[in-house]
Amino acid sequence: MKTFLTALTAILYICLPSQAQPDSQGTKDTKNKPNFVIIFTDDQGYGDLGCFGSKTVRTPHLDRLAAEGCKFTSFVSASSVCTPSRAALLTGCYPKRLSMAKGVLFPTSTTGLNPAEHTIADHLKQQGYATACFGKWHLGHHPETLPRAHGFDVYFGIPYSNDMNHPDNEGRPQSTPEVMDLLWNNPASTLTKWKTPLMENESIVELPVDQRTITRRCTDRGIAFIKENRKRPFFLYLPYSMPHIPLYVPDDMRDPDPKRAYINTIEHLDKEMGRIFDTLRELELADNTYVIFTTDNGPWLKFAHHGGSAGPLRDGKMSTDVLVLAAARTGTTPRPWKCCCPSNTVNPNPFTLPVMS
Ligand SMILES: [Ca+2]
Repeated sequence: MKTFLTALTAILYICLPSQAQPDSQGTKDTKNKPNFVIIFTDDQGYGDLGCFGSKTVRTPHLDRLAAEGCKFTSFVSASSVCTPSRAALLTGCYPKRLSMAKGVLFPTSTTGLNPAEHTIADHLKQQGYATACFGKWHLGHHPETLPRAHGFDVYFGIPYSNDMNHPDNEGRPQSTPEVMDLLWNNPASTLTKWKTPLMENESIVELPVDQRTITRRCTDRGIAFIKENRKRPFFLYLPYSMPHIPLYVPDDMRDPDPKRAYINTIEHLDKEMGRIFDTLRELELADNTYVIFTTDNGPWLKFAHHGGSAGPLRDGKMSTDVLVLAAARTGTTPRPWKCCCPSNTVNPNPFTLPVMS
């Protein structure tokens, strides 16, 4: 399994034609097109993977991805907070151009990503790809700004951060490490302390979402989507809501020590990544699938052991200094698209999403 990390938008915008080319039968030629899986975790630190130097977090599945691919060690996020970072990832534009540079959206927000903008999903859908978003969207929770207005065929996930309450954002627990300890000690607090919604396309289907299960359920959706679309090109976007506070894992994964809450959460995410990667291997899709693993804005350092580590880098979320991770490509067969990297390599060249596009 070879890996690359941040060259995703370069591949999408440079290597693929801008318009689908109908064949003689009028159908879009989708033969030999690669699949894309973008995994975008929330508030993870640069130093929170074994392959990026962590001595405390065990991430064997992501470490394998890095060992068989390429780490991009100078991949720079376009913003230090969620909404503008996600807008840049999906559009290749600087957040300011999108009018999305002023912080994050809240449940009371009336705006979102302009549906006239072109996302990766829009472009790939035009190419005949199946497209799906399972996870935290945070680019608007009104129908005209949700994923299906931006090129995704299906959506399942939470529309904004998991520490936000529907519909007025009132009544949330205090945001301190001490309160997060109390919540960790009480897993059922996900059902009593928060009012974060779970959405299926444009409808709320669970309120509050059981945050213990959301990572695993998004993975389940992702695996089902891969299986369903194994014979056609697909784009799967998995913007997990973890490890943004409050941290939750399934009861069967939970380490009762709140000091290990963040470690536990990342190790659960890694296990879920293993399920995705195993699915690609089992379906013999690994040679034709680019997997990009990265995160949105670096660790939320003020939450201590509920936040991550920037590793050798300075500062974290809400700092202009943050730097994000890398990506990976599954597969062992050389492909004509030249953006991919040989296995077990490090690409130190600086990238930003808008520059790549
Ligand atoms: Ca974030």
